[in-house]
Amino acid sequence: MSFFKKLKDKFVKEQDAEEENKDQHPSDPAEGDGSVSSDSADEESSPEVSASLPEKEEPPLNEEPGRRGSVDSHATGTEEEDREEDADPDVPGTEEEEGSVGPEAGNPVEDDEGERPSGAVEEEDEKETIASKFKKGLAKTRNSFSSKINDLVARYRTVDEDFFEELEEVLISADVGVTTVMEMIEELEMEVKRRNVQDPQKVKEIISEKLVDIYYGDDDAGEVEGLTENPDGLTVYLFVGVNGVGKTTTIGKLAHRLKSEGKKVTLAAGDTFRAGAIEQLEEWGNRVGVNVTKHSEGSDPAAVVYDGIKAAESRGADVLICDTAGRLQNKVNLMNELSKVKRVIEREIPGAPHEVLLVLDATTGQNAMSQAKTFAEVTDVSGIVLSKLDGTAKGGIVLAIRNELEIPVKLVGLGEKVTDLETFDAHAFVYGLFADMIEEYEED
Ligand SMILES: Nc1nc2c(ncn2[C@@H]2O[C@H](COP(=O)(O)OP(=O)(O)OP(=O)(O)O)[C@@H](O)[C@H]2O)c(=O)[nH]1
Ligand SMILES: [Mg+2]
Repeated sequence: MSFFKKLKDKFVKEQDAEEENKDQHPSDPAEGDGSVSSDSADEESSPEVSASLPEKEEPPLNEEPGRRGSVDSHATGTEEEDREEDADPDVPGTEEEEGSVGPEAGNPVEDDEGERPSGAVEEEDEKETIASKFKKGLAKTRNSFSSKINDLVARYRTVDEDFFEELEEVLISADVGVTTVMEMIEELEMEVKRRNVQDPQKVKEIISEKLVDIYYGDDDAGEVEGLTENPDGLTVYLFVGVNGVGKTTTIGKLAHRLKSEGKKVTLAAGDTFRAGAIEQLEEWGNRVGVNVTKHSEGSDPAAVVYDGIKAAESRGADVLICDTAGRLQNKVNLMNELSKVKRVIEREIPGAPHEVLLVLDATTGQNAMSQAKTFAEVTDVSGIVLSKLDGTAKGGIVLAIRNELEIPVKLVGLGEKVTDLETFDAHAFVYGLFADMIEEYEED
């Protein structure tokens, strides 16, 4: 079967079904209620949460006040120095500082369902298919990439060396990365010869197929790689990355997603460095309806994470997500601090952290590659979160990361809404890039 046909069958039909469903059930009140009432044990916090969420449309992430938030003045210099000595939180002298957002604040040992319900406003978005999310999120890249490909194909009658040279430029301009492009062009040339393709129009399909192959490389299983979970208890995810890439935002989105899958989630405010960072995470906790363990600004992140683990365990949480301060790759101290956080997690829960997720901002292009290389040297990055893919016309960076660094892209940020986080799926990605061509595709 042709590759475009395969993608059309998989993704276009899915979207048609979605549309049909929407027409038939413009708004399904039963489903909307579900998420709220399931947590109704905590009714008193419900009005507060829904008050912060508009009825119809959710606020864009860039409105989150925490980031701009006020400088927190309760940093306690001496205490944090004590902890700096040894994050050995076996001596939990930190406990009294532990703060907790949510209904159980002040009583972290309580084991009831302390989660806040998250607003039903996002229900509609959750019904959106993966295909339509990738299509929307990749609009910028698609517009630039497919118009260049179409232009190229229109100008050539046969597939020759010049054609490949120009194609090489198109791919490089989409940030696919020189090494990956070379590899890809070589494979394309072979494939075109093997199938004896003369018509440049037909090459479009082979390009799309090769993009998926290049992503998976030798790993020809071609399966979507989700986040690793701990089958025997608390799952811990550690987020790392440079300033402003989208760590905290992604944590909020992920917490929302895991919670809507029925998991009990808690967060640890491990960014004690940037002013306003703790409040930003707390706000996400409120918005999504999960607990946040925090200490004061300037305290030792390893101690926060330690307390986060203890709080998560005592609450019977399924997942703990740890935020950390954005750090420059060359700041030795910050990098050491990160190792310390990781050591504490490893010591407390064998096999944890189950993912060390490096967040990269897709709009920074090749700079993201160098960040990935440096982080991978100091900590075992298990997966990449590529944020702001919606904000760039150069989404090809996904392929370069996976192909050149051999680190899987596990999640992608496709927009500013809390629901705009998706597990990376190379087929859906390619569909997002070639959506127009795939939708119009008719087999001859
Ligand atoms: N368009 C778009 N914006 C995003 C996405 N992810 C994050 N952002 C925006 O990126 C900005 C920075 O996000 P943060 O989550 O604060 O980044 P951070 O890595 O935690 O930053 P530091 O705490 O300063 O290190 C915010 O304005 C977010 O709204 C995305 O997928 N798409
Ligand atoms: Mg942050």
